[in-house]
Amino acid sequence: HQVAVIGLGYIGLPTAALLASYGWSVCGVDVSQRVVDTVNAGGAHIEERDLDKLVHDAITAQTLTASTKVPSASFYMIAVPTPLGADNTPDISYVEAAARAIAPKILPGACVIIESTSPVGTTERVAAIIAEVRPDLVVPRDGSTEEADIALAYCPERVLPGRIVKELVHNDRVIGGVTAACAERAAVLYTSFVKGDCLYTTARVAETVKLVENSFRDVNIAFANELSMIADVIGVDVWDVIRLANRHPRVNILQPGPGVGGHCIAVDPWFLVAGAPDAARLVRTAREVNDQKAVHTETRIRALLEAVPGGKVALLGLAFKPDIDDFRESPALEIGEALAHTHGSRILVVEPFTEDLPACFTGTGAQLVTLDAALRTAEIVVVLVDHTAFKHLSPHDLAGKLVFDTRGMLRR
Ligand code: SAJ
Repeated sequence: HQVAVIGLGYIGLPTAALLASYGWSVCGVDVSQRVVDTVNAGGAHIEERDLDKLVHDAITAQTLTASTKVPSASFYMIAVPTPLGADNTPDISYVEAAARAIAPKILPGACVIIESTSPVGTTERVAAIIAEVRPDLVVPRDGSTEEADIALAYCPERVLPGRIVKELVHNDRVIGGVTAACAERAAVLYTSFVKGDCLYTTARVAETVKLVENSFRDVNIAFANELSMIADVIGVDVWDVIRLANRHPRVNILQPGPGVGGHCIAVDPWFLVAGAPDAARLVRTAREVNDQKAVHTETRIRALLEAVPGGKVALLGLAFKPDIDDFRESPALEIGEALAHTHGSRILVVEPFTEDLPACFTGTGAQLVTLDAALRTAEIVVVLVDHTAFKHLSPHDLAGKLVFDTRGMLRR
């Protein structure tokens, strides 16, 4: 194969299918037999706009196959998870395992690219693993001028869930080579399908850039979330405050919500903190503010439940953001689960992006219902996610109910 993509998740599968659609011969590798079987049958195991067709077409054209084994390839792309471990420290064990799986197969001239969001220094760690397994190869090292047998680069993914297939092609890409020659080699792959600019730098800078992008967003959302909690204390409408402040030419405040979710923004800032714990004060505090916002939201819903003894509450949405089926690190899900465990029979969940309540609700008595059914029986309505399916709600639909809109959706 020309390209082996290790990890067929939210990034790996769309990238593998896209590369295949641009004519590359691609093998997608995953540890899960179920994922491999689904892909080989021409399907996608995740929901993402335009992905099903992309995978189906690539499998039909035989430019994409999937396997649980790493093949020999010209390019290896690592797109495995890098979760948060104990004490908010990064866990790069899947990247290390991918490097160990690639090392015995790699031939001189091949290029290894890491796309997984990673703590700074991970590319150097991958170089060390390959060098250890393959003493016969000259592996590129930071600052070394020796001509290497393989290339190694860090090229962070930066696509937005829900728009992955489009953003893979149109976003600018940062290509961080361990050496300049490595960046040049990695660019052969990216320039074949990226319509945005390809920007060259070192692997270490590229690793930092990715963490900084998501920390920037987290800090800005934390500002909006903190404003919403300040507004509750001083008794003003936060949505009015933000709308009007944003009419200043140099102010652009983001939207408060029930907290920050997803596997990126709620995680990556901790990788930056782990690299410089004493210096990263604002980044750490932003994380804490956003986590606190979920606790604050839950407390406010509990107060509403007390205000209407025995009344039912409709929780609108469980996903981590609108119009996706992704519940990872979702504050809406965490809040719903916590409430279900204490007030199960009073909880009605409306989530058009699932057919069953997630397992964490089992045995609580909480029910998954349609929006219409929820509006018929609930005395309290809480908007946790601004799904398009909820946007037509009118004052008439909500008449006589206590309403808590954590997203400002009904204002918009
Ligand atoms: N959110 C708010 N208020 C806002 C904006 C977002 O509360 O004004 C919340 C969302 O509801 C959600 C969370 O923040 O819970 C994160 O959503 P998001 O849309 O900001 O970001 P993600 O996690 O879907 O994708 C991010 C993107 N990064 C940036 O925008 C800097 C994406 O480009 C990255 O590729 C992705 O992380 C990733 O994979 O790292």
